[in-house]
Amino acid sequence: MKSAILITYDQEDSINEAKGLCDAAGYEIVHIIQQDFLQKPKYGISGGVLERLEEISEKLRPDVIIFDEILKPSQNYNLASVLHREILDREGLILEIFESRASSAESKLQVKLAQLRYEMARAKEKVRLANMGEQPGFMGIGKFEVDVYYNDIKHRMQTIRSKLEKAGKQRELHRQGRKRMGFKTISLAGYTSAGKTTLFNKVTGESRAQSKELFTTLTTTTRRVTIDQEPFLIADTVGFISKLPAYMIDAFKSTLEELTYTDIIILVIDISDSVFELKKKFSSCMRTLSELGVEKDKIVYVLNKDDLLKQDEINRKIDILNLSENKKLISVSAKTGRNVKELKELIKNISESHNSYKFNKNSSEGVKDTLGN
Ligand SMILES: Nc1nc2c(ncn2[C@@H]2O[C@H](COP(=O)(O)OP(=O)(O)O)[C@@H](O)[C@H]2O)c(=O)[nH]1
Ligand SMILES: [Mg+2]
Repeated sequence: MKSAILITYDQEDSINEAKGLCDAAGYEIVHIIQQDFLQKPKYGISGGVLERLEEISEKLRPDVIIFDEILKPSQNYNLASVLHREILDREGLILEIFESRASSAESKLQVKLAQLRYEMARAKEKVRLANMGEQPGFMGIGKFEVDVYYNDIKHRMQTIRSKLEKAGKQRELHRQGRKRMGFKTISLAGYTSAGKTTLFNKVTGESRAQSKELFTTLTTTTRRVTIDQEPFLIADTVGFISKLPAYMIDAFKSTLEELTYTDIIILVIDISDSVFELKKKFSSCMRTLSELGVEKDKIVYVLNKDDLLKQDEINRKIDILNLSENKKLISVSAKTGRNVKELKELIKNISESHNSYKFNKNSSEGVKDTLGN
């Protein structure tokens, strides 16, 4: 596993999310630097912090330094020349996660497109600097090379867009492949650091450390689980990410396309979030799921981290989310295991009710056919 020093904001939400992203991308964090502000012109951070970072980096020798903000190419270059390490900014990190998760041809193309779009923004800045004559030999390339590079990216994006048009037609095949496996499938969805991986491990009975060993999120994202003698396949998905840049949304959605074919979706909600965060994240999850064409009755709402709150506070939040009438709702603690057994029972019941619904639907269609004939 690769090691990283993480530079992030001095806020619990940001730290947790950044840790979750590093985890999902396969980095072990060896040190965290927290700052109120990460958009200083030259290095993103101040000179004093840079000095401290240089010292720590000398000592810990991480593979990369992860900067939880967008860096301009010039800032990235400045940091790299002082620290002699690979610098990965927030968008670069997110793209690495998408790349590792993209499974279908279509989603690989979507991710490639987002990566080129990221490159493009950087090429634009290089062109701008070269035109200004400020840094003619910036990062070792002159204006002419920059123009060639920029045009090459544009051309490659065009090629991918036309491939994507064709890839849409492959989708149906993908879906049929899933059906053939014959298993019911369950997918975990929810924001980064809501506790998807912890719950995944609890449900499948895995006791691996989440942040130490990345097998949980990277290599084995799908596992078999038997609930009351019925086998299911359960998948841990890439999490929703706050502040996702607009140009990455298609790539993000394509990594979630599993959800369209899945039988049951466990939407993991961090009930310990503030009411503001909770509402915002919940509505964004619901919007995306509906855009993906997910049927609402496939969703199980799992309010996680209930060990951190009192029952009346949980009830209040359930009301706020308008879920008090919902029967597919359960509050659990993935950490302590509270209600995980009950969650499994709920999944089993929902799966059975889907079976009988399908059965009834088929038989009534059967009747219609006979009547029609
Ligand atoms: N207190 C508490 N913490 C939890 C619970 N579930 C997960 N966590 C913590 O929340 C953080 C994010 O969990 P993780 O499973 O990696 O989230 P993911 O990004 O959704 O996969 C970790 O530090 C977990 O230990 C829970 O039920 N209670
Ligand atoms: Mg996870």
